[in-house]
Amino acid sequence: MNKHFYSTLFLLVCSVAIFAASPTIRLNYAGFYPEATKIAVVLTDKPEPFYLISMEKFDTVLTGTLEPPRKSLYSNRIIRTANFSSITKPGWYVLFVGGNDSTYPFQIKRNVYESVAIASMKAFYFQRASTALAKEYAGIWSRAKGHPDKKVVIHASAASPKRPIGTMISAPGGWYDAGDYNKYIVNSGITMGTLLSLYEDFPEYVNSVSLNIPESKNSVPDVLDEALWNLRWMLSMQDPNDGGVYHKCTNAGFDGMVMPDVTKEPRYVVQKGTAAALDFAAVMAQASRVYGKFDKALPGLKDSCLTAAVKAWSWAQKNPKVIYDQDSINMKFKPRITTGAYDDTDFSDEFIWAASELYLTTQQESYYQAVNMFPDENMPLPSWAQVRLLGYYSLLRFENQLTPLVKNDLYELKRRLTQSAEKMIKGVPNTQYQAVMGQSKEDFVWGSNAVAANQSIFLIQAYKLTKDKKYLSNALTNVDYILGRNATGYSFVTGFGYPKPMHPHHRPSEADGINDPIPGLLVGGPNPGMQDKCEYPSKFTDEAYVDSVCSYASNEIAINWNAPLVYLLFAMEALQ
Ligand code: 9MR
Ligand code: 9MR
Repeated sequence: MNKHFYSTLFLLVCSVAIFAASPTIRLNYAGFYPEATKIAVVLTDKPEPFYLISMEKFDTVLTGTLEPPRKSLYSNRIIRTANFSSITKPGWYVLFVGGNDSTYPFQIKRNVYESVAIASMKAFYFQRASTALAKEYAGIWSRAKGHPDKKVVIHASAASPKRPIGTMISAPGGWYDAGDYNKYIVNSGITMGTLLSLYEDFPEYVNSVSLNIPESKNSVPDVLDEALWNLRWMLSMQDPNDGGVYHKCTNAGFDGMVMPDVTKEPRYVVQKGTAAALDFAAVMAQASRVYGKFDKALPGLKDSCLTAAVKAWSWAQKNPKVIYDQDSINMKFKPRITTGAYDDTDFSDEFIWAASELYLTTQQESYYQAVNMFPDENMPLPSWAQVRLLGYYSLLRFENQLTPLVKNDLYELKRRLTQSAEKMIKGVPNTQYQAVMGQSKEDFVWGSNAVAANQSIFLIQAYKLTKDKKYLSNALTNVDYILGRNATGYSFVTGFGYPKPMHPHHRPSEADGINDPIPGLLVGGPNPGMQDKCEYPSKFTDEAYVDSVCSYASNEIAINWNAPLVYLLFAMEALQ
């Protein structure tokens, strides 16, 4: 078949305006930057020809053959790749493979991820608790107010002399954690840290982003306005009497799959804990720096945040080992609390993060010296239970403003970070999907897509340290992974790609009666743990994903997964 045949076929296809994308071709339908590596994966073991057609030219711009077969680490699946990186000209393209298969049109252009980046940040607006979402901002997903949280009960586990059992406190606002309607300090911690770091790393870019939220007209960047919705809630979770921080604001059990305004179950704050106090302290110390830049618009906030951070830190110094253990709480107190636990037991990383942020904001070395900052050589990727690197990233960000004692430690820190980054990218050319993500079975945890996003953030930090662009191109491999080039073929962001999640475990998306889920949400992704016991089309490690509302273990959404996606996409847009 020649070039002419394909052009004619293409015209034909265009004229009826139908593109039947073949499920055997997988790619990032959000598109590609002009200079980026551009790869599609084809589910075949045959060395078939491929043709890239420009829609503007109505002509073939590249002819090639699929690369040698690649085997999966996790199953018997064999694939081949079409590499069309040599095509750099902005425009719309379609890829044809063999005789019958083609993709939908996709774009090569600058700022190609802008719309998905903005949607992934706007998704936080859709997670707002205690407020109605107006049509003006929420479009077809507008909704009534739910969970006012003005009368939250002090649970027996959280009682103190000044706030005995049954005392009511007010803790409105904040973001719903995930597909459920509860609000958890620990998970808010890493989420806020990631978003505030995005601002500190790319302030000009973040300043330029417009989200169309109620605060869009004020003088504060929209991303920070959105984060403020959660910050103010977090502040209300601190007991002013002793500085301790309640672990969560929650129903006793999960709400049903209903809209926020339907459920009227009582809300509780439960036991104070060390993880909550330290994550809170870190966020507030960082927020004091960040919002301090907008003192005129937000008078006093800077000081309130710092005071709150210092008080939470002191509480944690006095209570360094208070674990949140839901089972033992439930043996002692009523009502039973059965919502998310976020039950971390190792606080060494939370101490490192809080100490870093407090040191940076106050310039007092006593914080830094109070903690074993480098307990080992490891560079554990951030997750809700592991926040050590958030502290390290912040120290590196302010390298030029550090006191000599701290500056001295950075040389070794940088060496470890770049060494780990090197390890992370070394094997990528040999992987099946040509991505950083998925090289190890351990990548596929509950919320594996956030592992992918956090790997890329790690590489972006390595790029910032070295200015070596290979780290950026490798960070992009996980953008491709998340948006479609993976073993499931799904784009994992609602509203983007083919196929895309249509049935996330997300109460508003399920209950609103609207066909499309709220856009910009990152689902958890492949998780061979399959703790939800739903039916999965495949149980292989890298394919254990099902687009079903049943599947909270692979298809829920969560703020701590969306935040690194936001960081990654905005960073790419800023750095491309
Ligand atoms: O909807 C809940 C989801 O947000 C949690 O991540 C998940 C795990 O804690 O639990 C979900 O709730 C389910 C509960 O655990 C068991 N009964 C069915 C609930 C809703 O599907
Ligand atoms: O992301 C959390 C995951 O690491 C845990 O294994 C899992 C079970 O405890 O809980 C996940 O977090 C859920 C939280 O408990 C409740 N809200 C929804 C969160 C995402 O599924």
